[in-house]
Amino acid sequence: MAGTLRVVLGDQLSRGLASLQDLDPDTDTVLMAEVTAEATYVRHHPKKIALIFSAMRHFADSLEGEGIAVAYTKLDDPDNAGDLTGEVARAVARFAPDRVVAVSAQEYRLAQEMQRWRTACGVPVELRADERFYCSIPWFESWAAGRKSLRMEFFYRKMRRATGLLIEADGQPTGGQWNYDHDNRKRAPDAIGQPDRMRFQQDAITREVVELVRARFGHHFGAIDGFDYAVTAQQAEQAFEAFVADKLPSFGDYQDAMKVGQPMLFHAQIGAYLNCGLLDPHAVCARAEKAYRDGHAPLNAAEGFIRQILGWREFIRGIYWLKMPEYAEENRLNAKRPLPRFFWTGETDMRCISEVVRQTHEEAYAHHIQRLMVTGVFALIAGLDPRSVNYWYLVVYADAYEWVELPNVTGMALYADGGVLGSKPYAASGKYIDRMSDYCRHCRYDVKQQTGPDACPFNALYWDFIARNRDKLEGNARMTMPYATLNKMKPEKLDGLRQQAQAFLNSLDYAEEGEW
Ligand code: FAD
Ligand code: DLZ
Ligand code: SF4
Repeated sequence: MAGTLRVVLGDQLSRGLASLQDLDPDTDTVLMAEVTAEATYVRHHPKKIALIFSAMRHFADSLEGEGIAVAYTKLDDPDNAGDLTGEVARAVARFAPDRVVAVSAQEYRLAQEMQRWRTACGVPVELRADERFYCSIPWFESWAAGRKSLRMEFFYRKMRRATGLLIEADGQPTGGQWNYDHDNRKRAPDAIGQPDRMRFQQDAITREVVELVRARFGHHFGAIDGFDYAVTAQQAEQAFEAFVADKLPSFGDYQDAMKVGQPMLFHAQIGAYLNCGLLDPHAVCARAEKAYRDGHAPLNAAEGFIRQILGWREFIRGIYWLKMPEYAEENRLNAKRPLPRFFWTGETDMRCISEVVRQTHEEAYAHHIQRLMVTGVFALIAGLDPRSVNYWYLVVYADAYEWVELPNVTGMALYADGGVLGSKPYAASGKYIDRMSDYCRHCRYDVKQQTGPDACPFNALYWDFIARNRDKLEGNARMTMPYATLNKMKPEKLDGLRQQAQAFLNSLDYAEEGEW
């Protein structure tokens, strides 16, 4: 074959991908490969693997429907090389292309491996930038250069101006403010029901994939039963439209709320689709703005939603590429404790945690506040080792890829980067969870008690965290309040709290490394 071999990875399922834009159907072949190395570099939730494999197979079918030649390697193909480099080398030997073209991977690990394709293949390899984001890596680097601190809010304003999203003709933000977060902290009323998300029946391709995943990866954390995700761009768009119709209007108000038995409330559940390419962030943000301009959604909802994607998602990716590979080793609070086993089993009397772990096991999903303020806060105040915590988050969510998972965990949840991403740790006692959820009402612990057998463990752990990190955090202007309270606390009271925290931590069962 004289032509180009175009490699498409499992999270690059976008027809407009940079490596497909100049494709010549008369000469070129697209390579896609299901490989053990990608399915097991961490033991991903089975629903994530099923999503990727089924979406890959549907994407390959739709390219073939356009008359494009696709070389597709299934996981159980006897000649499967087992990793992407091996599959590219095998395809080069088979098709003898003039060159290989691909979009560089979003994960550092695989991006490094792709650099080695040049030597592994013996033909020129062109690696292109991923254009599916609003902000290029060089643009982020130049924005970050010379700044003393990197704050999402300033980055976000710059992005709003650059894109014109929710910007008026006079250049001012729509409604006069950049951010309506103060309207977005309502507790969900008892009677509120969550509209369901759109669920999709498995077709023959998905059924085959689900059985493959059950057989090969059924031992990973997470349920494969009930797989009902969108697996094509068209389905993902339907799911997103259903969110816009039913949930976007309340997205802002209840963004931080949590309720027993209601895993998504008014969240979009689109992270997995955005991250594997089935949804386009530009289209999603434009649609949210339109919903506001058409009078369907209030401004606090549309702005809050757009900020998550245009602001947080882009900022997080920028930080990842700015700080890798050192970022993966960060542990500024010197946290060393292994992961308690209940992160995997959900077996704990702490209702907030058991609820989030159970739902994560079933759905491969938890919304942002559950990730940040339940499992995240627990990991922070209990001093869990960032490597183990990162591993857990990378395993359990269908939208987890290191480029977005790592800064959220190391930076936002654990403050293990010492403040690169956030200005202060999100440490909290049980009071926050009680304010934003109904979990405490269904818990055997009493959120109002600080010590004693019924006291909510978050309370003592919180003060233990504040006390043990005094040297690192007391100078932080945003931590003035807790240290003022700590400094006024009677030594006997602090001792009691710290002993309570230690006794609780000593009572836990911890997972062995490599066990999960
Ligand atoms: P919605 O609340 O409906 O928000 C819409 C979209 O905004 C999301 O789909 C996502 O693309 C984007 N978004 C919102 N917050 C963030 C954020 N902090 N960082 C990046 N994008 C954001 N997101 C991932 O995509 N993959 C991860 O592995 C991941 N790990 C996380 C780990 C921790 C500890 C925390 C605190 C957050 C993590 N997030 C991650 C961010 C966020 O929690 C998820 O994007 C969100 O819960 C996905 O659900 P949703 O689609 O219903 O989001
Ligand atoms: C997540 C994933 C999985 C489970 N399997 C594959 C695969 O078999 N083949 C593939 O090309 N990609 C897969 N992916 C997505 C990659 O892991 C992803 O491209 C990298 O993590 C970079 O973001
Ligand atoms: Fe969680 Fe404490 Fe509330 Fe129980 S009382 S749900 S442990 S915050």
